[in-house]
Amino acid sequence: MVKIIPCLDVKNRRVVKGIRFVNLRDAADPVEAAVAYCKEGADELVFLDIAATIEERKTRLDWVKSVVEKVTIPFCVGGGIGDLKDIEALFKIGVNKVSINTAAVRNPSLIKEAVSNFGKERVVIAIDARKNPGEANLPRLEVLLNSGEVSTGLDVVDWAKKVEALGAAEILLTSKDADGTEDGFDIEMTKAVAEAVKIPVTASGGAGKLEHFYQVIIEAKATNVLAASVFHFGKISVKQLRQYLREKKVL
Ligand code: 0VR
Repeated sequence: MVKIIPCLDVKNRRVVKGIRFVNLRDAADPVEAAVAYCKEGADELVFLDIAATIEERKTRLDWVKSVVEKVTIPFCVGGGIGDLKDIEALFKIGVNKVSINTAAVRNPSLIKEAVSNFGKERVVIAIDARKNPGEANLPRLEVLLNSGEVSTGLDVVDWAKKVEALGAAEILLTSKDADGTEDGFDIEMTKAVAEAVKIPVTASGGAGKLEHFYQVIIEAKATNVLAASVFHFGKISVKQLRQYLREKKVL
């Protein structure tokens, strides 16, 4: 069953939303937004602590705790997760799943360790990627790190296959090019990854209208759909999207 997943990008305890990861605008209070999405019938929530640096990890636990107490659906937290200690601290306060991005690329064995320590279903690997049309020495679909600022030279399909082999339960694939544009998901990138692995792939980045969600499920074979802008700024409601996907018989 396709899961509808609002994503809350959090910086300094506020939900923010940018375009291609920059020009972040204030959008909501994390707890209020989480409660509203649960009421609206979201299937899962993803919180991305996009300002997570080492010293801020402590404060993160404070606001995450305030959200956990109110959330009634599976709740995944990502952003700055670097090792098993960070993961354990989040599970201890009630978070259901963690999303690991940069640290997994830097130390792939962390995926295996996290899966064996906490169970496969709790480990999501987030992959941010971009298109490099026509650049000779870079893959067409390239993995990025550190909030999309660091080029890795890694091909997104190769990395997705490795992530699956290391035991991750699912992949959260965000197109940096599409993020926040509302021009539609990156169909080529999502399809390339979804066809290369058997584990669920959540499409993320670019949702702007109802058709975009249908398109990424049918054409790109996305398992789940994630969005931020259209939900946070009230252009589309979770309820409306669920109704639409039901009518299109993908739900
Ligand atoms: P929409 O295109 O607004 O639906 O955004 C979906 C998704 O791209 C965002 O929720 C989020 O994953 C963007 N990610 C990052 C970031 C945003 C700002 C800074 C960094 C990051 O590292 O992923």
